[in-house]
Amino acid sequence: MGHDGSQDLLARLARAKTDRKAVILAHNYQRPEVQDVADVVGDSLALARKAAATDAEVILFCGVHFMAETAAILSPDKTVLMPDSKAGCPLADMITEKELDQEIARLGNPVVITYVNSTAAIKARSDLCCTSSNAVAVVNAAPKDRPILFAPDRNLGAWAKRLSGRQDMTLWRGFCPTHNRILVEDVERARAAHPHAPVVVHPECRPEVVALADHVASTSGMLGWCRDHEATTFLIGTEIGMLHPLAKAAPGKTFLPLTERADCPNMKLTTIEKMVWALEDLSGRVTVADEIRVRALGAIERMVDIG
Ligand code: CIZ
Repeated sequence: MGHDGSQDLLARLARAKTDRKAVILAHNYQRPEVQDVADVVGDSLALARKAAATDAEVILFCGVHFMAETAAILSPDKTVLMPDSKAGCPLADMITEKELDQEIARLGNPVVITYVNSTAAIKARSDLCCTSSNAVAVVNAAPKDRPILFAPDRNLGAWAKRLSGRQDMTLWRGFCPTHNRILVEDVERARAAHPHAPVVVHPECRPEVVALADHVASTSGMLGWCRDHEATTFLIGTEIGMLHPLAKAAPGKTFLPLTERADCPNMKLTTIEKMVWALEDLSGRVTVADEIRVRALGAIERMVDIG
């Protein structure tokens, strides 16, 4: 039995989970063995909603920091733990509060729409939050009499701009380094090898990659689309952890990565061993100061009202 999934560690995890009255939430991009021991696997919003609805006392959040923060924003009375609090998100860190304030001042009075991949402090300065599954709907619902500032992901922003037709949209310059490693030549090479397989990519990919795809979707959107589609082989352009939930959602179908380089080092920091330590020691707690939490919650709730 491998180090990370040994019977001893799994038994300790089960015991600590019961002792702590904990629920384990894991993002779609986590290691397969981490997903397999989670109570719920999903995208950041589905996991945050689960965090808000659970009666567990402790939430062990297996993902990256902004996701655990979002869970803490929605469930301030619960103890939210991360197995490795160094698991950050470079995209979320590509805009600071000062930079956002300067850009807001430069543009006048924009509607600030912030991707969920952002820090709580940035969400607190935003009118609306969005995820990759509702970015277009949120842009469409934004007031028309003010320009939009979309942060921090320029690729998701470009996609939402194109699909919504909103021209008065300024895109912050951030990007996900993992999705940016997926290149046009990866799509061309994979398509040449599997000409009948649909190319399905995440909107965090570069616009020139998105333009070549047969379908563009969030992780939850990919699961439904691939499960229902008649094809049996799919070429996937997102973080490679996603291949595991796809294979589980559609047994018998084949999911191939456009490139193995789309491997997020932060997502892979979570291991079974660190999950055990966090629950046994109650370490890696994530909290959000109340004045930030209340304002960030407003941006998230206005998004949820839109859909
Ligand atoms: O919102 C999420 O969980 C992310 C980062 C991507 C997605 O499409 O689900």
